[in-house]
Amino acid sequence: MKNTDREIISLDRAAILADARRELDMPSRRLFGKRLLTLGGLSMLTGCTLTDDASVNTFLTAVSRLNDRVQAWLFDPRQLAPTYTEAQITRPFPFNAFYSESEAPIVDGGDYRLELSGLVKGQRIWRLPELYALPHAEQITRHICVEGWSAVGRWGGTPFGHFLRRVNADLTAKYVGFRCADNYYESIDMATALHPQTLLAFDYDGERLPAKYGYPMKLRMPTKLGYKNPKHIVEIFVTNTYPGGYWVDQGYNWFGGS
Ligand SMILES: Nc1nc2c(c(=O)[nH]1)N[C@H]1C(S)=C(S)[C@@H](COP(=O)(O)O)O[C@H]1N2
Ligand SMILES: [Mo]
Repeated sequence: MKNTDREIISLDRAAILADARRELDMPSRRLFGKRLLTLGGLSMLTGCTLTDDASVNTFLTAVSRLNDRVQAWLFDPRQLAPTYTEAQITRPFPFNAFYSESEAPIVDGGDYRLELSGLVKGQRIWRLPELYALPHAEQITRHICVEGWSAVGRWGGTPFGHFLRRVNADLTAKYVGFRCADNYYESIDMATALHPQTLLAFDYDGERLPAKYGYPMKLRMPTKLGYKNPKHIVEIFVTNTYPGGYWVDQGYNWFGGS
């Protein structure tokens, strides 16, 4: 264990909670500040699990002053996000983007090519039928948006860690970045990219992803807040240079999850 880790662990639980409570009392919830506490972190510290709308709402109103370094410590790559039953799926599942639903990009699946770039030694251009032939996994998980809503959905696709190994990506690199058909962009840390619940999702609720939910593919991470989950991905790159993200570059927290 590094010295910095020891310092962080010695942080007083009570002080952290007092801090979160102080934030709760503030007139504006400052959810978009740089110091949003992680989902896993807050549930761990408060003992409340983020399994229903009430607890998620409590989380969304509790913002701490912890920095990214603390968040990185709170992130345990082995910790799994809760999963749900089919009966718990939110119908209809909400749409969200930086534009309205009718403006979602229409991507032509026949012409589509997923481009891999950066620290990747294997296949760099992928057509949809090749992607659909990859090993399939399903998840029913909760999507949490910082705007104050959450919903349970069912996504299908290929485990992203499997895909990164398949394309011979440098798994020691720091970041995986995403470029989207609507010019949205995001990036995540490699530990999250390799998390067993991180899915390169092609399907929603047993059907191909409709345009509004990110056709032809989105990255689905139940350990991250909604804005970290890019839809309409057209390029994936592996890099050691911090790529930022659409909302992060406007002040949202980069770690954005648990
Ligand atoms: N390409 C793209 N991906 C995006 C966004 C976007 O505007 N463009 N919005 C993000 C936000 S803030 C949320 S909450 C989710 C919404 O996903 P949904 O429409 O499947 O609910 O997509 C995320 N990924
Ligand atoms: Mo969001």
